[in-house]
Amino acid sequence: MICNKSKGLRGEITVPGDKSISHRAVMFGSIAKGTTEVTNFLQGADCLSTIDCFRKMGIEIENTPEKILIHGKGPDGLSAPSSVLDAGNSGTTTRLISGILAAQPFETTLTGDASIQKRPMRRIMEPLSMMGADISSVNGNDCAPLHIKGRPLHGIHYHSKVASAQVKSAILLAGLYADGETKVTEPVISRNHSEIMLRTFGADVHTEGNTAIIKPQPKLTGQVIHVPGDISSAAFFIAAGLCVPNSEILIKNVGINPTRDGILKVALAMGGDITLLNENHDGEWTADLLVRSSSLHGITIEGDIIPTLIDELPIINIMAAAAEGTTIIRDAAELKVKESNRIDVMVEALSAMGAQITGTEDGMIIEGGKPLHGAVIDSHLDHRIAMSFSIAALLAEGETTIKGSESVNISYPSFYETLKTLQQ
Ligand code: SPQ
Repeated sequence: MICNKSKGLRGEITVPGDKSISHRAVMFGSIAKGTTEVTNFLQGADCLSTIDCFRKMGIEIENTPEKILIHGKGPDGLSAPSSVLDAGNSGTTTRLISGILAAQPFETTLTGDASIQKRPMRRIMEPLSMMGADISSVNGNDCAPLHIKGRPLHGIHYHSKVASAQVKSAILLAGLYADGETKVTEPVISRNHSEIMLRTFGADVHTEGNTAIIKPQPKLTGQVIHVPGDISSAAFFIAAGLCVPNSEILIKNVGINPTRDGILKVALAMGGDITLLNENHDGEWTADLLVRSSSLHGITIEGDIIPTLIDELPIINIMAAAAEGTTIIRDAAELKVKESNRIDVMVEALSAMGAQITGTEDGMIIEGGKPLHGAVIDSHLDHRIAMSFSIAALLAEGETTIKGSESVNISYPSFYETLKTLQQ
């Protein structure tokens, strides 16, 4: 994809449904009894991988443009797949589904693409094994493919070293099948979509501080779920609206769950002009976001806010490059184990465009305000990198080529069409 400098972005857009919530709707709908209806489902490659896995385990899932219908058969209604389960590029699919597979009365092999086969799985293998699961890495490197033999599980209290919703959710899902209560304590609270949605389906789950607690053997019943717009996808247009001069963008119906809204807090702290309209606090919180061109300044981003914006750090790097002054990002070592090593890739690609950025062990330091110029950017097939540099290109003199831009299909298939509608 070739992208050029923008004269301004103006208009009203919606962003696709939230990826984390879409995955969970399919998973929880598949193990609930009865039909679950999901609207505004994200038709991205990652969520389609989740659908494919559950179809292979005998769940009928109708996918129409208006809605998804999942005909769940209850927690014990899955059947042994006749082939390997393929999670594609999706860490969420791989880790969450492992928690369910750990308790099934059959064996499965779960794999994914080249990126998934490099991402760490010890973080779920360890707690699930403590619960009694038989889960191993086929190549002995603590990565997928994973071989999982379902076993009777018992409840544990797990103290996670990382703030990870995927680790927490895998344990909570296994906890549905355990013989007693299961608890997960995190160093900092991670996104809580599983807790919110499992409760909607009928599970007995609650939180005490940074600890999520689930009781086993609930009666899960099919639900109607409307997925809010994905704040991680909105983040690209928040950054574009703030950084491209002469811009005003209204982004409708965006999820603003407080465990995901760090991008808004950071943008405001950097001096961004963002107004929240039509806020709705029923279930998953939503709002419309009105974003206007702003003069940004650098800040320090560290500590408890990091899990609430972990996926937005690549685009926050672009905002930092456009801002005056220094931005320091700390406590974000998790960036190294995403679809790509997002510290190394950001340093490589932003430097290629003329920005001053230094990678550190757990983040980066960006001296903002240097003029950006077009470059050839390798996205490393990481969707968030491809979209971040498509936005950086709007600020740069000359042409920018994004290699591997097709990776936007993972989370935002219509990204380039939406961007085009805003161009002046
Ligand atoms: O699903 P995947 O590939 O792990 O996706 C990413 C992303 O950028 O889209 C991470 F690379 O989002 C994760 C997120 O980083 C989605 C997620 C979830 O839905 O539970 C939780 C976060 O990961 P983690 O490892 O912190 O639990």
